[in-house]
Amino acid sequence: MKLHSQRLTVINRVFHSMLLLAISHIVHTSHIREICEKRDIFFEPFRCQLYDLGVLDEPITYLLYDVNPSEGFNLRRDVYIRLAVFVEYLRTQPGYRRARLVLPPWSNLVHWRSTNIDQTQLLWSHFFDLRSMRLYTDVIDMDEFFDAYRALHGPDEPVVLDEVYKLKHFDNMFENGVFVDKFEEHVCPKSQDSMAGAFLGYANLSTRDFTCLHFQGSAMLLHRLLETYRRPDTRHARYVLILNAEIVLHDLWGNVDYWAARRSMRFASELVEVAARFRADFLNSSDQQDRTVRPARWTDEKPRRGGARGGDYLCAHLRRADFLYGRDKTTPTVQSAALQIRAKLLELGLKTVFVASDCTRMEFYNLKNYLKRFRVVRFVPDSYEQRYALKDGGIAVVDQIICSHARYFIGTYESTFTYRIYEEREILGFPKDLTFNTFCKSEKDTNCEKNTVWPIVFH
Ligand SMILES: Nc1nc2c(ncn2[C@@H]2O[C@H](COP(=O)(O)OP(=O)(O)OP(=O)(O)O)[C@@H](O)[C@H]2O)c(=O)[nH]1
Ligand SMILES: [Mg+2]
Repeated sequence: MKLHSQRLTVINRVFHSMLLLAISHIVHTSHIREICEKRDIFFEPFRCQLYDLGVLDEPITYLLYDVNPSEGFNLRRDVYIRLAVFVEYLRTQPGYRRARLVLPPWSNLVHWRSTNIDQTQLLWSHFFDLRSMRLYTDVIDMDEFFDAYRALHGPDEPVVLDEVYKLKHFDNMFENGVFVDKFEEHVCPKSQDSMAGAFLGYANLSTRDFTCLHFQGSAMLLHRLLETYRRPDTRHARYVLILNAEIVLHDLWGNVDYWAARRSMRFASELVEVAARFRADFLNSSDQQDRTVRPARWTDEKPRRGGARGGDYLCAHLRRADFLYGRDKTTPTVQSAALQIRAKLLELGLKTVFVASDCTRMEFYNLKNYLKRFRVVRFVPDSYEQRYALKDGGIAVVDQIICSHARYFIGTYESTFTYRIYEEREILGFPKDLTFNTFCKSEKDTNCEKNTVWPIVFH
């Protein structure tokens, strides 16, 4: 009897050790290869159970893209959504069920004016929480792409893409007055030394094929494009790069797919923490107090219009720089912006305004002078080290996070930066009238044209 129970204990222990070993193996390897191979179905049944064998016979389509260098950070975020929604659709289509979107690094954007810090080829993980984004669709950063490429082709192989498509608008978008989705090859201009390309800023990236296309239509048209140029001999992987992806339109802007992809774009935790510390130290604001606590995963979010209260401050996004030239008819002077802020602070009984702006120090000084009876606060990194770590793009994100937690928000007409704050506040659950506000050119013109209201929608 005793011997029997001892034997049982031993069997039990062995079983548990094996189980632990199997689990640790899964945990240990899951970050290395995210795509299951056929043999993994046997060795890693837990992780690979969702794949049917047919899917594993399909090549992995790596879809890379880039955007016209002059486009700013916040339009690029919008281009990402178009492509993420597309890839999520593509993954339901035979032959593409292992498609992955490769995120183009951020390099020296025109608005990033700090010349004393390195801002080349920043990964998306610097700004965003990629684990959260992957809950929407299969996206990878550029370093992960290089790792995946080397894993398949060997560590010393140069990276050669299969196809690159450079998109361009049609000269005449409306044929007989109608806009139809279409693409058409054209001869590449001589000036484009296309095949040599330092694509995405990487000198070691080349391509087998380079095609110039006139393109008009939504992201779904890319499916037809991929089908048109598909080679029957593709085996394990297909590498496709779309240049000037900003030409690709949304299928449906502001629908549930848009918002799911948008909600998945949570900011990197480091940036959220910097913003949280600033809110606590200078604005007496915290998520608990402001009723802006969110579920750990965006997939658990529910509609909560009116649930958010925000901190005891108003946020003004005051876009300056190029807006003073290109959009001078709608962009207020500093004095007029100050008067509009002042009126709102008095109306709401608030004493503090947080200013997010790409203004000069002089402009900020002037703004403060016009608002002498109020606290005017702005986020400035507390050291060179912090500025270096955050970089210009990270500072702008911190500004956006702080604005999205304010009691009341007022933004700049037709600024994508402002629109992204509206969206963040929609996700947090603010009443519409505390979010969708726009500066007028003049404080006297209260009836000026306002930004469009795009309310959040859920499944
Ligand atoms: N730190 C900070 N930077 C800002 C602010 N407003 C604009 N910027 C910078 O200027 C860039 C603005 O470019 P976009 O992101 O394209 O947005 P936009 O120029 O307002 O909008 P569109 O030109 O219509 O696309 C941002 O990405 C920031 O780098 C701000 O309030 N704070
Ligand atoms: Mg811009």
